[in-house]
Amino acid sequence: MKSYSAVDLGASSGRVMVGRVGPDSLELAEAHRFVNRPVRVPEGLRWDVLALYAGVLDGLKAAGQVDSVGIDSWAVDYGLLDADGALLGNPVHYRDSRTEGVAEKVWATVPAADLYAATGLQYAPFNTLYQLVAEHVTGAERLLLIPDLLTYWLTGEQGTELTNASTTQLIDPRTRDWSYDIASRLGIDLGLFAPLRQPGDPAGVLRPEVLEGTGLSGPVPVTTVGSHDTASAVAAVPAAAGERFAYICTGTWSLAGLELDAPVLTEKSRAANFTNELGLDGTVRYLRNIMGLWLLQECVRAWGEPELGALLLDAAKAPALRSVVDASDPVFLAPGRMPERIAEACRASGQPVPRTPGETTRCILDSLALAHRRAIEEAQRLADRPVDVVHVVGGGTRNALLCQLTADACGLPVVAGPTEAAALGNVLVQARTHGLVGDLADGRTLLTRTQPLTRYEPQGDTAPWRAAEARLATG
Ligand code: ADP
Ligand code: LRH
Repeated sequence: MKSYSAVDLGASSGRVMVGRVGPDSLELAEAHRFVNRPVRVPEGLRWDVLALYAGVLDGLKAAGQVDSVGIDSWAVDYGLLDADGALLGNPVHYRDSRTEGVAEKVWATVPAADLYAATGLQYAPFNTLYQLVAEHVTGAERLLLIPDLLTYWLTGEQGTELTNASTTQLIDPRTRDWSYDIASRLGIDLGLFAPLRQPGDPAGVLRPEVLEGTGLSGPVPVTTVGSHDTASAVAAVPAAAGERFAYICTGTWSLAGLELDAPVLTEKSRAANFTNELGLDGTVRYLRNIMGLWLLQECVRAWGEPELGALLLDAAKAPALRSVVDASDPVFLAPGRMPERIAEACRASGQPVPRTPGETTRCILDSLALAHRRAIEEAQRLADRPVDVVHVVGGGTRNALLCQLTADACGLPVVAGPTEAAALGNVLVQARTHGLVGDLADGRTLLTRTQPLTRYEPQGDTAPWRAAEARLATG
C-alpha cells in the first residue's frame, strides 16, 4: 500500500487529495480544498498564485506523510522568471482581455490553416501562443506553465510537462516535440521553456523549507503527472476494456471528445474547431472546449450566491428546451453580467428570454447538454470512430439533471463518475512509478472496480434536441 498527494488546481477551486493505492485497491480522500479566486487589478485579470501555493502547502501538511506528490492544473497559463528564478509578476488569467485581436495579427504571419496543420490545436484566444505574442516577453529568462511553476517552488527543479505543453500551440502532436517552425516564424523563443518532461518522470524532491513548513520527513519525491488537469481527468475515465467511449470532463469547462492514437489534422476538423491535445501513453485528446459550468458559476455569482441545490430543483421544474444558447461561443468567455448576456443571446436568436434564476439555469443546462451532443456527434464523424457510451467525469457529475439531459441529448447512456477524476489520474501516474498500476487500460479497470459510478439511460428520442439544434443554427 502506498499513499500519494495529488494537487489538482481547477479554475474554481484547488484541492489536495490523498490517494491510497494497493495492488487491487484505490481510495481517494480530500485533505484540503481552497477557493481559486482570480483578482481584477487595474492592469487586468490575474491569478493569485501565491495564495494557491499557500493552499498547496496547507494541503500537503493536512495530507501528511506520503510516498510521492503530483501536481496538475488548468492549462495554457504561465509565470515568467528572471535570471535568479524569481517570479516576475502575477500570472495573467486566460480570461484576461489582452489577447483580443491578437489572433488576426498572428494569422497574417502564419495562416490559421498552417497553424492547425502544424499543431492540431483549436483556435482559442487564450492559447499560450497568442498570450506570448500579446505579451512581447522581455526581461524574462524562463517561462513555467502553472503546474511546472508550483513544482519548481516545491523542488527547485524546472521542466515543461508534455501534456500541458501541448496546450501552448507550440507542440507538434505527431512528433510530440516542439513545433520549431511555428515558433521561429512568430519570433517566439523556445529557449524560454525548460526541457520537456513526460508523465512518470521524476521532478525532484520537496525542498528542506517545504518539509519544515509542512512537517513532512524527507525525502518526499515529486512525480511528473499529466499536469494538464484534463489529461489527468481523461486518464481516469473508467472505461471498461474494449469499450467504445466518448468522454466529457465537466467542471468550469466541459471538454467533450474522444481518445485517439493519432491526431486528426484535416481542414474539416479545423473548421469544427476540434483540438488535438496530448494525453498519456502516446494518446491524443481529440475534443472541443465548451463553456461548461462557468456559465452557471457566473450567474450564481451575479445572483448573490444562492444555494445550488435549490436552484437545480427549480431548473428541473422549468420548461425543457424553451431557449438554448451556443455554449461553445467564446462570447461567454469573459467574466461579468452573465444572466444578462444569456438573455441577450436568447433574444438575438428569437427565443423566449428566461425570466427567473431557475429558468436561466435550465437554459444553461439544456444548452450544455446540446453542446455535448454536438461535440460528441461531430467528433465521431470527424475521427470516424463511433461510440456506444459517454463517460462524464468531474464536478458536473454531481449535477444529476445535467447528466440526464446529456444522456437524453446524445441518445446514449451516460456513466457519471468519478467526480475527482483529475486527482485520480494524477494518483494513477504516481502509482505507476511504484509498479502498482500498469498502463492506461489497467488504471481504468482499477477505477471501474473501486469508484462509485452512476448510469443514466437516455429517455425519449432525440427529436427535440435536433429541433433545438436547428433553432440555434438559424437563429
Ligand atoms: P474546476 O476543477 O474547473 O474548478 P470542478 O470539477 O470542481 O471545477 O467542478 C465545479 C462545478 O461542479 C461547480 O461549478 C458546480 O457547478 C458543480 N458542483 C459542485 N458541487 C455540486 C453539487 N453539490 N451539486 C451540483 N453541482 C455541483
Ligand atoms: C480545464 C482546462 C481546459 C483548458 C482550460 C484553459 O481546467 O485545463 O482543458 O482548455 O482549462
